[in-house]
Amino acid sequence: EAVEFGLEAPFDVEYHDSIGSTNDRARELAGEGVADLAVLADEQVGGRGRLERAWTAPSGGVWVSVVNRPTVAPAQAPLFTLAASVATARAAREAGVDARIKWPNDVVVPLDDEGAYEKLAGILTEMEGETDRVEWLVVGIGVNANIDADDLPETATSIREEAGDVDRRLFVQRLLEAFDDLRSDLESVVPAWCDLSLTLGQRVRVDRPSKAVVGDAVDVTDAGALVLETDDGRVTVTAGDCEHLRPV
Ligand code: BT5
Repeated sequence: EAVEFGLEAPFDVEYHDSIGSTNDRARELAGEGVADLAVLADEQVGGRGRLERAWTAPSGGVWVSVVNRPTVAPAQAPLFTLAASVATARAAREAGVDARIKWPNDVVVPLDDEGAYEKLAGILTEMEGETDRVEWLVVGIGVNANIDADDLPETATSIREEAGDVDRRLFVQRLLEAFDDLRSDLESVVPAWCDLSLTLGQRVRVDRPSKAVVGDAVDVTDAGALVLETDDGRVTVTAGDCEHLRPV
């Protein structure tokens, strides 16, 4: 059921107390031709991460999926993931959390100067289209907001743990506003991402289906791919190719 959100979010919002996955519902709506709508839930019982991984999504979080129908090529889709992570990190920072972005789709809180971190939020972008044109893009954003660490995986943290509870309505509004600004000015995404990046400057290992690659993360391309300086020269890794990235 679409509900009146009560705040001036740049998207219509369909709210659910409990749902399987907001991404699944958003994909369904996208298939029906809907645009600029956000599906929001208090709890997900079938939350999904990347590569068939499960996403823990108890009551108290911010689980939201945005339906976009942008006039871009599929190669630009990763910019929407980066835009969502920037928007999430900004909203979390406004809430008092030391949020940084880990390529390709995580918002994390650093634990030390050695690159260790706990995960605060994750992004799952899914799309449909042809080789030259995106039909729709669903950007799913999961933020551990007002949740006890005990109810999350061991490697996770929450806004509650870091800075105390937030007004989730206000948080979602700020998040969606920031995302809307970034998606309507895609050239601003990579510079904004670089400002909040934890990954740039780190020595990292990226696991890929082909083979792992180790190098210094030196840049992000205009299309959001990560550039590594390796012993054998520069290697560019796309988000679709990245199974895991960890500092080494
Ligand atoms: C992600 O996947 O980080 C993308 C998560 C996207 C979730 C949102 S919620 C709204 C929308 N609806 C959905 O069904 N999904 C989206 P990935 O990079 O594959 O990370 C998944 C891994 O993170 C898991 O294998 C766990 O190790 C860990 N994890 C699971 N739940 C977590 C949580 N709540 N907080 C932090 N880490 C978590």
